[in-house]
Amino acid sequence: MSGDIIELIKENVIQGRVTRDDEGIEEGTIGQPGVTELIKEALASGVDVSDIINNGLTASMKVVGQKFENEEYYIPDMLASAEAVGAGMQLMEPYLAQSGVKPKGKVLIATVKGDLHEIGKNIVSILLRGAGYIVKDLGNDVETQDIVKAVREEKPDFLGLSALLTSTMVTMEDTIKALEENGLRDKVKIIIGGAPVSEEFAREIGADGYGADGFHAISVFENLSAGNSATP
Ligand code: B12
Repeated sequence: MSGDIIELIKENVIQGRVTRDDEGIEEGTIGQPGVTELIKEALASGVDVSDIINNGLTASMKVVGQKFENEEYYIPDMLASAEAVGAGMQLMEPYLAQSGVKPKGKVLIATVKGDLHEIGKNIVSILLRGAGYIVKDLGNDVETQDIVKAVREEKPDFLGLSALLTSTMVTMEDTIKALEENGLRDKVKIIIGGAPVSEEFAREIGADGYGADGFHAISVFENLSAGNSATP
């Protein structure tokens, strides 16, 4: 029974179906239970929370990631799946403390000062939440000093910085310098992303890593959490 429902959760995440009213990638699924109904059923029948997270949600996002890499899925498909995972995680939040499943880490994320682009940052946030991180999104066009303040107060494990303009890339370096000046640089791992930035640029400005997209960011975070370099 537990295996069947986990398989159904997995299938429905891949189909991007949050509730029974959603149509999946394949037609004809409307009316069948979606991820939220299935998770409620699983929790009511005592299925292990870590089983739902690891074998239902996380495993299915790996499949979605592969489909995205193979260009079988596009951004809207990936977002639908990530939203299904996010909705499922929200339902399980009250059970997480009891189950001993710990969040993988806390992430603060922001688009730097002067830059209004937020779509990519939002996708990365959804995917990170789906992968089991607590994410606090500071928004876009965020003042450097507000980022410094948030790092001081929130004590995150990771800081994600996004920039889409060549003119705002430099602000990432300013942010790292401001964290240094405030004695906070070694308290947080910094990962940068956005179309104009690169691995090389990350190294140049003293960031810990670079994420090309949300899935890549997850593997970079996992490598850094394990004490490895961002790209082993
Ligand atoms: C949508 C858009 C806008 C929207 C933004 C709306 C919003 N709410 O975000 C609006 C209309 C506001 C806008 C404004 C401007 N834009 Co604009 N915009 C775009 C556009 C078309 C798409 C960007 C996007 O959302 N891509 C989709 C997302 C999913 O991709 P992404 O952002 O790259 O994110 C992925 C990765 O980069 C990575 N990632 C991103 N952030 C992070 C963070 C971390 C921590 C990690 C790990 C990974 C990561 O993961 C994401 C998911 O895969 C691009 C062109 C393009 N094709 O990219 C131009 C573009 C970025 N804009 C551009 C410009 C010039 C402007 C304006 C200056 C235009 C103007 N003259 O007013 C203004 C600047 C406003 C400002 N101060 O920021 C240029 C930048 C050129 C440059 N080299 O600097 C581009 C490239 C268009 C072009 N070809 O000229 N823009």
